[in-house]
Amino acid sequence: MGPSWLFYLAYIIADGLSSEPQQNDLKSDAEFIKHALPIGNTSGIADILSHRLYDQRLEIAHQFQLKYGKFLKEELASHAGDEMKHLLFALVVPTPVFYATELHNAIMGIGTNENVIIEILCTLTNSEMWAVIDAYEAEFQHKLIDDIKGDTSGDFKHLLVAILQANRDDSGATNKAQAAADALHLHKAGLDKIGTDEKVFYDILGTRNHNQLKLICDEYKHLSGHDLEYAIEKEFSGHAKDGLLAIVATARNLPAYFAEQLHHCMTAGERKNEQLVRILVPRVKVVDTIMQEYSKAYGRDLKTDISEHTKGVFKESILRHIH
Ligand SMILES: *[C@@H]1O[C@H](CO)[C@@H](O)[C@H](O)[C@H]1NC(C)=O
Ligand SMILES: [Ca+2]
Repeated sequence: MGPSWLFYLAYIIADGLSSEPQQNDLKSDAEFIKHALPIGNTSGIADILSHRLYDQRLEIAHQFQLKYGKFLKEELASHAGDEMKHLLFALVVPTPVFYATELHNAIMGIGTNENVIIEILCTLTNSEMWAVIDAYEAEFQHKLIDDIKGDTSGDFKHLLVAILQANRDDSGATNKAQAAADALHLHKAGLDKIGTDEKVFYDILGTRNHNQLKLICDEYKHLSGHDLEYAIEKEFSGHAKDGLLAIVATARNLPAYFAEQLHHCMTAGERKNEQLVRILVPRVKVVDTIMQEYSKAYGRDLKTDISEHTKGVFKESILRHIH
């Protein structure tokens, strides 16, 4: 074993250490944040956080709480400016807590933000849904379903209540005969009926897994000659229609659905930065696929569009996060 081999071994070990932060690195991140907060160095804080992975960021928040006896999310909320508050919050809380808080704000705000509710509840898998339901109750001491019932009405309320039963089968298993039966059922409840039996749509679209829903779409087209979306457009209106369309779009291609949402928010969205955070921070693992779908659909580069539509520290931080 010559010296060059030892050198190489030392190099591997050192590299392993630097790319894999230890507890102490995360502790010093927490200390850095503690000192950066009062001087308003949100850029430095965002920089630290966007170089850490999800689990590491949660550990930083944990270390912060152990050492200073305060919740990092609350300290950020009281020290960071409006522009960065939301992004930093999203970076230091567990994803279910983030979604639960977004839902709470959407419900409790002046007027209800139905688009936020749809974007979250109509795209989650069943296990994600349960995690959000639990996080909501833990954070706000209310049941999500009760708050939703209290704040929505009509068809939209019925759709959300059906989804919040959280009975979607997450197995991914498919059954062609069942798909054909569901497709026929949907046809009879919608286009092939005067009026609409909405409950059939809520039951089927609210409980079948995404693979099975794709199969149902195929079977539906086969028997009716239309896309399922066409029936939804004809039979529903308002937010119930938007919600059902979001479920079908998610089942067909989740990254493409988010690419479309991102494109819409940058061209016409009102709360652009918030939506960018809401889609990109929790979905960072599928960001590459979202970017591919984005350029496929719009012939544009997502990062270029984000940098053209955002500015300042927010722009640097969100781009660094999805780098
Ligand atoms: C903010 O933090 C960064 C470290 O990421 C540092 O380079 C910068 O000098 C700090 N800015 C201020 C104003 O202290
Ligand atoms: Ca009808």
